[in-house]
Amino acid sequence: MKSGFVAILGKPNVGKSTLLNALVGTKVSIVSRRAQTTRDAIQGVLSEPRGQVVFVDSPGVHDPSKELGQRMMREVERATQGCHLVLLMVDASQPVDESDARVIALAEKLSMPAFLLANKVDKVARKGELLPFLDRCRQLHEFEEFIPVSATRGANLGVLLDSVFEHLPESPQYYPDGYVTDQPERFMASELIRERILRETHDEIPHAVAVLIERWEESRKKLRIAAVVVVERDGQKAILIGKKGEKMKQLASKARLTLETRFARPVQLEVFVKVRRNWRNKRGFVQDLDFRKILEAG
Ligand SMILES: Nc1nc2c(ncn2[C@@H]2O[C@H](COP(=O)(O)OP(=O)(O)OP(=O)(O)O)[C@@H](O)[C@H]2O)c(=O)[nH]1
Ligand SMILES: [Mg+2]
Repeated sequence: MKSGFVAILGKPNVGKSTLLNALVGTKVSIVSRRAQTTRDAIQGVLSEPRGQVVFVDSPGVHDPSKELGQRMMREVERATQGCHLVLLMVDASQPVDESDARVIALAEKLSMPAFLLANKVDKVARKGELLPFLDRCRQLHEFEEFIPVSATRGANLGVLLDSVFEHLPESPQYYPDGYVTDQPERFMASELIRERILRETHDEIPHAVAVLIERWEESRKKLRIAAVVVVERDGQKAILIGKKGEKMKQLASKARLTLETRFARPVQLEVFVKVRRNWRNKRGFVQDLDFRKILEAG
């Protein structure tokens, strides 16, 4: 049996989280059209008779200007710690740029095998462009493998998985069967609420939103959740709440449906919006967002 840890790295928005979800077969990490959706290193576990792969999603590599961004970059580092293999993802529908080169340079320092994944090939109309594209990536680093994929369509993921298993060491599985992610349920819930907000707001709001679970009461029949959405400015709060609270009502109702599906029981969801000025630059607040703190607190 083969088992190991595989980090997924890349600049923002290339499709890392979409790939993680597709490989694991469950929604483990939230996805949106916005860059910098993922803020934490998140594990997604695939268990098969031939072995177990612990994929680790990571925030998009960028130049951080705030405390939140700096923590996200520390999460990128965390994602690669103890890994056996790195999947370096680029967007094949766009030219390789400086930001991609930066991620590749980062992977080079890790001194572990790396695959180049050229994602979003479904958006590449002329397939003849793919080879020169991969060649340009090869000039930046001699990857172990070059694999074109489409995370949304699931294209070539079988080939990718076979190669991943080839590169993993002989080892028993790290986690029991059925274990899918290291995130606690209440963090997953806050992420699903955040995903809903990312999908339905624009401009600065997606980046300025944090979601905290204030109350979590579980019974067999029902889940009662109270969540606080934290934004940075009164104007953002006003937009989120909307006229007569209509916007928030809509958001909360959609989020509740997602949570009901996820946790397979009726959910009662209350959402409050609070302003905390400049929270992205407040170290203590940003550190408290770490889901591992929820685990430590029990
Ligand atoms: N056409 C196409 N779109 C894709 C593919 N994979 C991901 N996307 C889209 O790309 C956008 C970003 O996807 P994510 O999975 O959130 O990207 P990410 O790399 O995790 O982004 P960050 O967490 O912000 O770093 C979403 O709108 C996805 O639906 C793909 O194979 N083809
Ligand atoms: Mg992501």
